[in-house]
Amino acid sequence: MNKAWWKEAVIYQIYPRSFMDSNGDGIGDIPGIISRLDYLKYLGIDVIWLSPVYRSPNDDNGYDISDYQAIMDEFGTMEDFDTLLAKAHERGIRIIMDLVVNHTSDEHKWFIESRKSGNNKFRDYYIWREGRDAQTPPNNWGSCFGGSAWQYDEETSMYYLHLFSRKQPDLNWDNPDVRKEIFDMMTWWCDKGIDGFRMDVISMISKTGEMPDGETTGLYGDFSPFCVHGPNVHKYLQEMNEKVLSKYDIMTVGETSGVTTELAKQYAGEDTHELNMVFQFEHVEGDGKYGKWTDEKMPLTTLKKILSRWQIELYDKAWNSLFWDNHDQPRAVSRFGDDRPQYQEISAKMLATCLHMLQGTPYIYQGEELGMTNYPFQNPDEFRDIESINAYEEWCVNGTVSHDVFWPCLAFKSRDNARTPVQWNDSAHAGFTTGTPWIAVNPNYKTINAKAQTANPDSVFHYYKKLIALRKQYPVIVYGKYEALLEDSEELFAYTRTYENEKLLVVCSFCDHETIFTIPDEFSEASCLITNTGQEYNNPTITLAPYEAFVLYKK
Ligand code: TEU
Ligand code: CA
Repeated sequence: MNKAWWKEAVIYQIYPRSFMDSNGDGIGDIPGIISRLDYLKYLGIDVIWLSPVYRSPNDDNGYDISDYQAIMDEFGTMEDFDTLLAKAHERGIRIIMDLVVNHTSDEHKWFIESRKSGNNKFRDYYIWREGRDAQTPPNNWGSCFGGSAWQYDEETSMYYLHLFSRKQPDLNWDNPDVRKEIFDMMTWWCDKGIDGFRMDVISMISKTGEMPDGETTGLYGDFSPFCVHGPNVHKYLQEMNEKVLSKYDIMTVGETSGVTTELAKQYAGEDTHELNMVFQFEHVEGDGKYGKWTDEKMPLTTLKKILSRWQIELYDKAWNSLFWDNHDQPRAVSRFGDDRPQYQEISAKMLATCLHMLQGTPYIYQGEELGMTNYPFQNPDEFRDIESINAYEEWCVNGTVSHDVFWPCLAFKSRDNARTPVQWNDSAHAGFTTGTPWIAVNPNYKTINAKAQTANPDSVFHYYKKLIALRKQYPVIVYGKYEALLEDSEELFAYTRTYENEKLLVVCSFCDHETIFTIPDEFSEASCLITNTGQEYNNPTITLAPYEAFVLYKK
């Protein structure tokens, strides 16, 4: 199996708005990130995935870009960015940027020009279509953020496509001028010395020519058969690879919602010359009751089946990314673990063990290393995320689902659970800002914060630090072949990893009661690499505490 630095790395995602505020305006910023680089170095991470810092009106918190080669005013200046990059590199930390090129902001100069007339140079940078009439869009597609995926524009009496908010018009990737603009911009960033890209909804950049109605799910039609994994997506990624990516020692990870293992082998195959890896979403999607919204946890056997399939089917063909959390998902401890006070810490460590011992590159979302939990949302006014605000409108205010039924689902899965400020210490606003934070701080910051945990060797932080260090020490963790155990257990997630003459046994309890586990004979003389309880594993049959996790190693 080919070796590579990005296969051996641990990647830490920073959502700048909520990471650290340096100037008291209540909004995280680049100087704030710089002030926390030593914390990240101490944790031991190798790469930072920086969510968008480009100029943006923040309709979707930076995922609506109005200038790809300027820094958002609230986050600082290009000089601040250059300082961040240099200081990260000084510490041996790489930085990959969030590339959002399926769409721009409607305040991007390209779109401002495009909407002016039906025949200017920029018109075909976007996707314009005649409506069925002035009141009826070209088809029934719905946007990911509610409402129609088409916005009527008075200027030229036509509709433009926006798969996300109406302020995020989709780019027309079939236009070679668009591809050239994007590739030139990517080259500009690579020449500055960045270390790669996370590519936002990159599986959506190629749309079919025909744009018929989609199957109606809820109020609107489903656009995915016509806009996801489209006819030219691999051609455009191979062109991007040939014209930009292949010229630098960088890494790429594609956000490919809806991707299958078969498609992943094409997007991220060892020799397909597209991307290095992709994010798959099977373990974090498909659990919805009302669209994506739910208050139910995915059964463990379902979760294990999904993750096992990705481990087995990509082995030696493509490279897995591994995550529980990101800025779009609820907090892992609340979703996959147990955020009740007596289980929050031990289940956070269990989840970390389960993920970091799998085959692939692990991603840590800011605050996950502290075991940060979902926020106790009580009403829609507390939301800042366009997706959550619109969903409440669509399902409750204008829709037919009662508040009492829908609220628990919305509060449980809202992206704002991941966007409350990182909890640095137990001072006001958890040390995130000296001003008023743009979104409320989780009230549990008094007990869950970085200052307390960096000082406590038994903390979730130090557990992550140890897992990251183990990855550097044992090649079997990076390159070992995965084999599932106890596939029918609804309580335990157990598996082995084998590489040359090394073997791991990983056992994680996902339940809140004691369980019994029999250690396979071959591990009777094995050593314990890490455990979240400190028990010895010398007897063949052991009783596991709720959420207990351990890793045995033998040579
Ligand atoms: O997310 C793409 C995407 O599919 C999201 O709608 C995600 O699946 C959903 O929110 C999960 O509940 C990317 C970015 O990660 C997201 O923050 C942006 O809002 C979106 O693209 C548009 O750029
Ligand atoms: Ca600030």
